[in-house]
Amino acid sequence: MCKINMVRLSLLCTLSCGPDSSFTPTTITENEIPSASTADIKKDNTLADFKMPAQDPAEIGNSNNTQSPAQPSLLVELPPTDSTSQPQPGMPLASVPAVPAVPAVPAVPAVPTVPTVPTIPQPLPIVPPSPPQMTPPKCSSSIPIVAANQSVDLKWSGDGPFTFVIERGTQTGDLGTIVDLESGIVRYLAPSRITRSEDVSVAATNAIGEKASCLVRLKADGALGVADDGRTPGLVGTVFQVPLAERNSGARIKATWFAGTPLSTIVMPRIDVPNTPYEQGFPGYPSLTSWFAIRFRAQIQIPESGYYGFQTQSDDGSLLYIDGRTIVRNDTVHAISTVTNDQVYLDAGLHDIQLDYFQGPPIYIAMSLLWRKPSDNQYTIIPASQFSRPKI
Ligand SMILES: [Ca+2]
Repeated sequence: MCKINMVRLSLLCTLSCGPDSSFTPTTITENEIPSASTADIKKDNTLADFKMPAQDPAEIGNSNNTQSPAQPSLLVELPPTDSTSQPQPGMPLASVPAVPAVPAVPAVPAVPTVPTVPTIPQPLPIVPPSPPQMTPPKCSSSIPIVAANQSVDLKWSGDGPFTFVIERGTQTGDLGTIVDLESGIVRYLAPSRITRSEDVSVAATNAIGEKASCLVRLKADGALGVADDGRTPGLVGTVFQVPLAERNSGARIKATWFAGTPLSTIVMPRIDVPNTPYEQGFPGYPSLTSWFAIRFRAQIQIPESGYYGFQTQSDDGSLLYIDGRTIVRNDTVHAISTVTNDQVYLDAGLHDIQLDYFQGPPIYIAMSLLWRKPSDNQYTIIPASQFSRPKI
């Protein structure tokens, strides 16, 4: 025994060799344990060819007798293991399985902070002031037709007062004049010379800028009837009054209406009177507004032989003759009516033409004469260039 505090090391072998092996503790003193150098442990953690040294049985007994309670043996109790897992020479030491590393929890990306949108102050709605309650102007007149130096009264409805102005027209220079007669009525006076037929607009504007226009149809000089001077080219018309006894809704044109001395003789370059308020009378003779009759006579130049169409639009009745033949019958009292004869064969050259017309009761006057030449596909007013004065 050494002087140093003897350390007794008892090794309790708990290694079992199988289910039937008995547990046999074995005490080994320190000095009996061969020094184990690192060479005894293989690098692969297997036991080296470690063998218990042979012991003297007597020494073993001494060692048991010298065991002191104050110096407890160091007992290491190994847990029973399965024989299959018992380390055998050359087997690797059971290694404690590595605790799997806890996967790192991925960092939750920071939610970007939504910047605070500043509140845009909303402008207060602009409430327009309520306009004054006014009835806007409205033209109450139909479209009158006027010749040079003629006048017509135009009327507007609505809340006045109005401001009047002549707005539109392409006449060279003078567009006419207006006179405010109050109460929404304006007198329009046509210029002394009308270079082309067109519509002129007379506008009325109220206090809040609302506007409405009346149109006036200007007829170019020579386009309407004028008193015949015996040499102006065109259709010469003789004007008569319808006898009182024959002024009824069943009236028809009679040859006797054109007998005797006419009230007037007028000449027209062409027959082109659209629907017109009766108050204006017939162009060239405005003093009669109802129950009058006019017989027009002329020569018409036919440019080429062929089938022509002729058409009348009249309010009231009309009858068309060429070379003594009745071509278009558009007779009786009626509103504006269109009648056509589309198959009239004529040789080229001059032909006698006669148009009888009558205006019965109000409300309108209309008389237009149109044709369709063989090469045309629509009807147009027969132009002044085709007419010459009638044979005596
Ligand atoms: Ca009529």
